[in-house]
Amino acid sequence: MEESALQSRIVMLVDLDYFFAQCEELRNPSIKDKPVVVCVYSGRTEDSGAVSTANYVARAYGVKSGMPIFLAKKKLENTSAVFLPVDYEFYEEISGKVMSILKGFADHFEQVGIDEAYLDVTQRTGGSFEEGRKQAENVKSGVLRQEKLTCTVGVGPNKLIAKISADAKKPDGLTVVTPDQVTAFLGPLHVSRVIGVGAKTTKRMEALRINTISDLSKYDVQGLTAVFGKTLATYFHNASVGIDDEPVQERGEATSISRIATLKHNSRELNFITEKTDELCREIHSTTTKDGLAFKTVGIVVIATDMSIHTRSKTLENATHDLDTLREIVKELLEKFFNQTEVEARRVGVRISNFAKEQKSQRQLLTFMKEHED
Ligand code: DCP
Ligand code: CA
Ligand code: CA
Repeated sequence: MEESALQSRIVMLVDLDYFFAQCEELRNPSIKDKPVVVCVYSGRTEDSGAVSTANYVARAYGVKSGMPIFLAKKKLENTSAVFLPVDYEFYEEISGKVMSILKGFADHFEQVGIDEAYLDVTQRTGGSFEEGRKQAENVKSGVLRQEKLTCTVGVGPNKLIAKISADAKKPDGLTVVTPDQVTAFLGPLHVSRVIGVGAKTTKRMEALRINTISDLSKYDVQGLTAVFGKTLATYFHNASVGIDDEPVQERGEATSISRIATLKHNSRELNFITEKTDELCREIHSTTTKDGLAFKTVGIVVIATDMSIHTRSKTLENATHDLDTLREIVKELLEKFFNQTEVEARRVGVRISNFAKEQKSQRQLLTFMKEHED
């Protein structure tokens, strides 16, 4: 067997088609052939608000997520279009059922939104993309048979390629990109297709005459670094050549745990306040023990009598799960805080983060980019 075939991971991205609108069709199949627009009404006037999503019949008229409702109505004038308010609870319920089906198809599973999940299928496919395609077909027919929903699947050697390949053909699509197809597949696509490249970054890249992913891959890394900094430049370059090592891993594991409480009376007195924070530390500690988490960062939050919020934190050299250490650091942070300020506390909180179990360098990067986009 070829070595490269064995070394490659196989990752799937499953994304449900026109999800909220498809859920609405599910409970009322008679609307299926009409334009269906799911709306978030702001309630100010009858038609104020935005389109959450629309089925593909409505999209053919130019209706899109985020569009003002009045504009969608204009585009769908003289059609039998159906406008419905969002019903998150119903969509969550259906999402939950689909996700539990998808989990059954994965070695490792990671839900990334209400209608989307990554499945690492490397082990169960023995690293064969042919087998990966079969599994993807099974996923699609399983979801259709059990929940009567269509979805689109992208299969690739990592999350990045899986996600971009899912975008290639929608709805009810299946696109497989093998490692030796990656360069040809990515090259002609616009840079905005790279995960994390939003409107702002796209503009900056276009100013550098970077339009396609191929342009990006050829752009001098030092030049990119000068514009975007080393971390992002490295990420962009790697992405442009299809490199992405981010593991598929279960979310839902918190990235921080915090507890907050209101004091019996406003105070600046350390002993009185630590009585409360000791309680909070115990609660937090019992959670970490249950989940087997060790933490490196301890933080406090003080909400003052004027409702201003103050935070302080300390990061340890090594992760710990020791309750006494937690209590001591909290006390130390509080003592320092009250020495430095005149603040009188109304509420106090404790937060731990930076868990040792987490692999998160890339996730932090993507989170960072999302926060800086748009
Ligand atoms: N959504 C929203 N507002 C947006 C984008 C999305 O309320 N601007 C909601 C409605 C969507 C759901 O999130 O149904 C999933 O978003 P997707 O981006 O996956 O879009 P769809 O599933 O609607 O369509 P597609 O078939 O393109 O995946
Ligand atoms: Ca979707
Ligand atoms: Ca989605």
